[in-house]
Amino acid sequence: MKCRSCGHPAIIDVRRHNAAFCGPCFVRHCQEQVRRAIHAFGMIGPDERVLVAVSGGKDSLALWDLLVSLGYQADGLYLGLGIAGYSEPSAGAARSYARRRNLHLREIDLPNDLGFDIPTGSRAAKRAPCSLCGTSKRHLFNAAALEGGYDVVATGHNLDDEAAVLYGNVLRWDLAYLGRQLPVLPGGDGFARKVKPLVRLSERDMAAYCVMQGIDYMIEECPMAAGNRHIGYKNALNDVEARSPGTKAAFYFGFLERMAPLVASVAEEERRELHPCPDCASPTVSDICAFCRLVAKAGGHGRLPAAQEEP
Ligand code: Q46
Ligand code: ZN
Repeated sequence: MKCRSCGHPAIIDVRRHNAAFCGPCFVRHCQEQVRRAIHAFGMIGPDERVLVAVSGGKDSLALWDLLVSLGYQADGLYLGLGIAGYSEPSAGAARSYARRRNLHLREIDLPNDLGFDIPTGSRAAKRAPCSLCGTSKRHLFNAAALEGGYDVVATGHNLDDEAAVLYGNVLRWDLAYLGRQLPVLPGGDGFARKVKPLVRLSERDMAAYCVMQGIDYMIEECPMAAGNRHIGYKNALNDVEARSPGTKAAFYFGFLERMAPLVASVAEEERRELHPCPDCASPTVSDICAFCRLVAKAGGHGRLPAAQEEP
């Protein structure tokens, strides 16, 4: 197997592109895929400040590394979820990456800073852990970005994640979610822009990228993910992809091109109904936003701690 770009021996094949690469050319291939996603969808302007949602896993650390290597000003934000056996080593991976690359990582710890953690908070609120976690992440990344003067929040969702979420939304024909399932959600009216620069890369690509770049990431998945519907959708799509490589990309990019414009009006309508939450000022369609309601039930509060000084 020879590298498609330079002809040297290849060490990884990328079946979706029907190609194989040596180490350095694979790293360039990943950079090129991110550059193309950013430009095609207008994700990040050249002088904009980016806040990367960092979990300590492969996708978010690879994303941070790729954005910095492409010349973007990107800081990280790590959220401590208070999940025993998972949160500490994940924080360690995020901190050691930031330290070694001399990058700025802000940390918000749910138990210490907001008075709740995901496992006990979700039991108290009678909600699935991932529902409390997802609502908290969306709210806190947005609030921290606005407070810190960032233009964009970047998350490490890759092609496998996006295709699996799309599959779930299609199975339920959830038009409101479908209307919002875009690689870029615009900013304004209390929102920072949200972008997903890894949509052209797979989970396997990101693991390989981390190994090639010497990035030590948290390998174990969050224990709360077990039994999650999302994993079932991923496995189903992996079976199809193994039989016909390129199906996931065709499914996801076909949706963006042909279907997303048809359901965009549902999301736009919802956006018109937004008003600031009386408790935290975040945009919401309800009386009080989902985050404030959930946090109250989980026994915590929603005020962000003061940001640390730049190191
Ligand atoms: S971290 Fe949070 Fe995930 Fe853990 S509790 Fe669920 S949503 S599985 S990406
Ligand atoms: Zn609120």
